[in-house]
Amino acid sequence: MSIERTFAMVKPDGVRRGLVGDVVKRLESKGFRIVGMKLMQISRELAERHYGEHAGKPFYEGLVSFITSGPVVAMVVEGENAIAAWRTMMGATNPADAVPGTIRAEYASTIDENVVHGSDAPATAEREIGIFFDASELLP
Ligand code: FUP
Repeated sequence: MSIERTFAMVKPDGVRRGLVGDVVKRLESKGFRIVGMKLMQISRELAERHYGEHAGKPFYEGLVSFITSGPVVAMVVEGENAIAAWRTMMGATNPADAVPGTIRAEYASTIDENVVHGSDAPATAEREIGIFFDASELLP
């Protein structure tokens, strides 16, 4: 048993399209516990911290402008192998490669607007949770 916490987000396209409920339902149905959750507007500064590893890449400016284009739903999700399990539920970054049944396979058609985000490793999860949430905003 490895109980982990991961950072999960419904991106602006997902919020605009009314997909928050479906994403939350999938997480809850799977047995994960949502220990932090907020609807928020990401500032340019926060976007640059979150996506710092991509700075300088050709898609970086578009990525920052997209993620700040409207509210997102930021979540901390807890459960057995939550980091890898949430990545599996999301599907591949490029929706064209996403396994049928995953969120990106069902709802996304382009890599730049792919509905959801999830941390890719334990160190990333810790960093991203810290960027988006104060410890006081999370359930024990
Ligand atoms: P993921 O962890 O699946 O969100 O993917 P990455 O961290 O590799 O990429 C972060 C975001 O950058 C993706 F969700 C979409 C965007 N991106 C592009 O727009 N074009 C690319 O070629 C790669 C990533």
